[in-house]
Amino acid sequence: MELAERIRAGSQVSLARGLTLVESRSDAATELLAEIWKDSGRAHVVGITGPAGSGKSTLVSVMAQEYVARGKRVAILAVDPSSAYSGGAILGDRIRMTELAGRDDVYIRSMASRGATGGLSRAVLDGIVLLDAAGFDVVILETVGVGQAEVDIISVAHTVLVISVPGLGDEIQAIKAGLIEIADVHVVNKADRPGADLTVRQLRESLRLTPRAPHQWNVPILKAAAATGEGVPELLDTAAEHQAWMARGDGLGEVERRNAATRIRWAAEALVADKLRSGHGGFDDAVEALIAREDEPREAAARLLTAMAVDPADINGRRTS
Ligand SMILES: Nc1nc2c(ncn2[C@@H]2O[C@H](COP(=O)(O)OP(=O)(O)OP(=O)(O)O)[C@@H](O)[C@H]2O)c(=O)[nH]1
Ligand SMILES: [Mg+2]
Repeated sequence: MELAERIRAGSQVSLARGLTLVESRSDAATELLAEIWKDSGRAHVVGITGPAGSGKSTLVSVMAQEYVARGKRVAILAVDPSSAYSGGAILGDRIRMTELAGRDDVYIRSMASRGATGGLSRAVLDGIVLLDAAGFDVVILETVGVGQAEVDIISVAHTVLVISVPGLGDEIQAIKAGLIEIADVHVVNKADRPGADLTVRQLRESLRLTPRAPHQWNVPILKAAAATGEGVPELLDTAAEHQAWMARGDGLGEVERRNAATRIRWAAEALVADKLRSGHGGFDDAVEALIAREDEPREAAARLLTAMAVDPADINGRRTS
């Protein structure tokens, strides 16, 4: 497919088209992903989450500038953004955006959850494959940390930064949002405001209470001020250290294995659903047998699955979702 080639070659127009296909979960997206999969697997996926208004989008744009200054190609994927991004443009921070706009080493894209969050997780995971295959060294994924769906989405990242801000009350927002467990790095943003050190202490205390195996990554707590750029270089250094730590360990560890397992599960489900829809393997007979009470549903399903040998030649050019 030509589209895959153009994406590989770095065309942002083609990339945008590919991401739209992925977002709408079309058959063309399934084919595109099959073609481009082997070109992915190089990007460092950095997730950023935290409460609304904690400065995530501001931080992401400053981080992107710093990555670019370090010679990296960087893509930003903002999931279900509220105000600061819109249609791929950052509205809340026009000056910074201007610096990032129109460069071929920076790409910014929003994805909104239209209805089902399961569909969104999938679009995000597939979107990362496209951005990765397009040659971006870093993919920054921004979500608002408000619930399990968002936790699931951000967990596809290799390195998860959880943002807190000072002065939002005694209780740490990260704890409330259930984000303590998934943080690889804690960032106390808006450190230019009073109370940042208190927030750091509270986070440190709650980390002490989180049991941790001896060889586990030691979750750092960093202070930053996205508004001035303070602490951002250290943030990038720490993210790189985490990536290196993961690479030193067993492959890219748990994250890659979990994502790969999810993909195979999705693909298998799609293949089976396809076969069933096409009435393959005596599906209609099974329906009749069930109505006649000659069979029970689970056994009928097991028999259908056994009869359902999926021939790889079968799926070439055929839809799998
Ligand atoms: N004082 C101060 N303000 C900041 C800092 N970083 C961001 N802000 C401000 O905080 C507000 C929210 O910033 P955003 O970057 O939109 O925050 P967000 O977390 O992306 O917000 P949502 O996407 O709506 O959840 C803006 O007015 C920023 O200018 C900082 O380091 N210090
Ligand atoms: Mg935002």
